Amino acid sequence: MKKILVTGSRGQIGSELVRKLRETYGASNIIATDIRKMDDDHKEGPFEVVDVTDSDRLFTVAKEHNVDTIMHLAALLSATAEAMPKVAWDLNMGGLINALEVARELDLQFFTPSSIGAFGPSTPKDNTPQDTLQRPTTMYGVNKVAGELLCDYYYSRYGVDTRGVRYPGLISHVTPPGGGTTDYAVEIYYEAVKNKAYTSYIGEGTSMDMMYMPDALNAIIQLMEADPGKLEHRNAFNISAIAAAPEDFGKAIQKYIPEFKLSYEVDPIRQTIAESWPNSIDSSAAAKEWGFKVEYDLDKMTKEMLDRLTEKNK
Ligand code: VAH
Repeated sequence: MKKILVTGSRGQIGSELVRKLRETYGASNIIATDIRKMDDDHKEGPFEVVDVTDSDRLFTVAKEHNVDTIMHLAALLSATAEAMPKVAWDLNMGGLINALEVARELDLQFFTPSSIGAFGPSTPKDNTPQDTLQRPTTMYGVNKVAGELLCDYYYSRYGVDTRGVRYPGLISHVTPPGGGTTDYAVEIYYEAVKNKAYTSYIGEGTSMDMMYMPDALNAIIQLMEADPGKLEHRNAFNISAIAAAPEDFGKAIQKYIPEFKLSYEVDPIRQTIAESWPNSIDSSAAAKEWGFKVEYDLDKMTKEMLDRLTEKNK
C-alpha cells in the first residue's frame, strides 16, 4: 500500500491533493505536512509541521512514518517569487534538493510539479513542444527549469524515481491560490458569484494554459502509477486542458450569469510574466507515455465552479 508524504499541504494544490490521496490510498497512509498547522487542517489523517528548508526535520518525518513516496509541493509562485527572488531561490531550490536528498537516502518515489512558467519568450508560443528551448525570464521560471534538471539528475545519477508535470494555471473552488500570475482565472469566478463583475489584472487577448483542479490531481496519480518502462520523459511532462484569455472566461461565465461584467486594470509585472509564457502547450507526450487525458473543458469547469461557489456563498 502506498504511503505518501506531501509537503505544502495547506497550499492551493496540496490542500486538495491530500484529500484526493486519502480517498484513494486511505487517510492514515497520507502524511500531510506544512510549515504551520491550523486547527482545521487535514484532521482526518496524520499532519506534521515541516519546514522544507530544514532537511533533518524532513528526513525524520519521512523515516518515522515509513513513507515510500514524497510529493513535494512547497514553493513560492511566480508573482511572489518575482517580488522576492532571493527568498524564492532559497525556498524553491533549497526545499527541492532537501526533498530529493530524502528520496535518495530512503529510496522513495518522488513527484514535484514544474510549470508552463519553465518556458520563456524565446520558446515557440503556440502548441509549445514537450522538448524545446527553455530560457525563462522570471525567478520562478529559473527555479522550474533548474528543478526539472535537478529531478532528472537524481533519476539518472542515483536512480531516484522522479516524475513531474508542467502545470498550467490551476483553477479550484476549495483553496484560493496565492502569489500566482494565473490567479485571475480563479478570482474571476469568486467575483462573478459575489459581485457579477471582475476587473482583470491580465490584459484582453493574453492566452494562457489552464486546468481544473480535479484534472490536475488525477494527472499526478496517473503519472505516479504509470509503468516506468513506458516513460521516455520524466521531468517534466507538458499537460494542459484549456488555453484561454480573460475574455474567454468572461464569455463562459456570461452563459450562466448574463449580467456579468469584465473590465481590465493591467498589472504590468504580472502581464509581463504572462506574456513570457506560451499561449498553448502540446500535451501529446503525456497522452502517449502515461495516458494523460482531461474531463473538464472551459464550459464544464465554469458551470461547476459557479455552482460550487454559489453554494459556498449561501
Ligand atoms: C503561477 N499558478 O501563476 C502558478 C502557475 C502556470 C502558472 O505556475 O505562478
